[in-house]
Amino acid sequence: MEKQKIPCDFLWGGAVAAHQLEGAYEKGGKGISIADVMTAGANGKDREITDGILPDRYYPNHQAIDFYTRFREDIRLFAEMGFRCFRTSIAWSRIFPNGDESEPNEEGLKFYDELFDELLKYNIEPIVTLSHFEMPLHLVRKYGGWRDRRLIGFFVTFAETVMKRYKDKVKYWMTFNEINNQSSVQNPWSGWTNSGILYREGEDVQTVLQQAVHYEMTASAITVKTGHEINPEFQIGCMLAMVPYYARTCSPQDELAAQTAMAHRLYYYGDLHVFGEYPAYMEAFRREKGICLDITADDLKCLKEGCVDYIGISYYMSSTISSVETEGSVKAAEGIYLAPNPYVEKSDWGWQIDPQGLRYSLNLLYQRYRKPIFIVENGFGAYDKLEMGKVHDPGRMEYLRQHIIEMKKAMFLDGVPVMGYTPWGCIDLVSAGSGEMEKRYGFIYVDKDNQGNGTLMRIKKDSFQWYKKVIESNGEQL
Ligand code: BGP
Repeated sequence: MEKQKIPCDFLWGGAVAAHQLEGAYEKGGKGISIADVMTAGANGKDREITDGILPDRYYPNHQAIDFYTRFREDIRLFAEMGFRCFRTSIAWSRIFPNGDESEPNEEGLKFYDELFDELLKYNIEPIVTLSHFEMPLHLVRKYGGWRDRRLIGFFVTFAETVMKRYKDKVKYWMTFNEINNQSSVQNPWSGWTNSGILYREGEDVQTVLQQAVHYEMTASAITVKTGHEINPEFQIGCMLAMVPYYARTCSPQDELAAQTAMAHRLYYYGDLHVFGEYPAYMEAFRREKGICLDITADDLKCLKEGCVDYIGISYYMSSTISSVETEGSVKAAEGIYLAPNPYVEKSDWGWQIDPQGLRYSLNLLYQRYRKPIFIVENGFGAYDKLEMGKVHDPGRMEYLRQHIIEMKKAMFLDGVPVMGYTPWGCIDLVSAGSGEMEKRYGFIYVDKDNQGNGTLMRIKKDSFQWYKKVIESNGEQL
């Protein structure tokens, strides 16, 4: 039998998001976004969300790694690695600075024209996320973010504008980055980044969350439908944070708790995107809790008409669920505790390293949805040392190697169609979670520290040559 191979059109590349690398937060007519009012946190210390930009705080996204002016130099390096695609996002507030204007900002549109042209010059396919944790702050101040139905219209206008503008340059789109992240309601950060929402004292968090999700899902579905009308060749996907929840023990209680966590934190979002309808378990949950939402018959029709073409996922780690409190566990909901997994190691940020979890995840998703899967984020955030102009990063290479091996098993042994693989933060950038620069993911080192000092010089790490070989050999040489 002939040896199985990765298809030759497999999309190897790298992934970033506008707010984490562009900088230039006020240039080119850009408006302030929700990422621009987040200070730098630290490993184990949350970022602060301030009321506007305060003079005595440090906001790492304001300059980030200045990709806005250096993108040509960076894309040349991506091309040198052999990237076939590059995933980034369009900063909504560059196109509609406040989010509710009727006319877009031409300077913002021009920037992405130049960026995509530069990628295409090297035959690098742009992969675009429409909303990646960076909505215009004005939409939060005036409308309360995705609490408000009017956001659907603003988002669709934004999406339609850019899809029309770049219809011959961009084929692959995703609507909302890690839309299910906000299900971790115990972390206030996730409501903010996904939906521009900070929960108010005394309000029912589940009602607010689910209303926002409904508006976002409706906006996503309208975008999918509109996008296909603009260009029938478009491939438009969702993007899920794929964290599989294992039961901590085989007790029926733990198994049920893990199943519930999967439903509420992942499948709820996937089911809406892929099947275009509300799953029974979510309707039952709402009934039981007495949650009433603003959902119209027209919304339900839109959901059904805008099912996604593929499933984009981020995969960094697995998680473990216990139905009872155990040593080191954290309560996530009634009867649901996130517990440490004794069988896997952790990164310096406490993220569980579990390559087999990627194969497991790909199988779960494909068995349920029968849609192609695009791994649009995977990576190892680590401290790197620049010594004598070199960065040796064997840990990163090993992490990626093990994950690619498991991806191949999912493809070859389990028959899962995987469209591509874009490791996260292919160039060092600002961490979304902690705002640090020193939580590094890149193949390219950027000389900048957590306080914002540094020359911004780019230096190839050891992993740069390694990944170049991976792509060159189409995943044979790991
Ligand atoms: C995902 C986000 C990214 C990215 C990544 C790594 O949640 O989509 O924006 O940042 O995780 O997380 P962090 O930056 O917190 O290490």
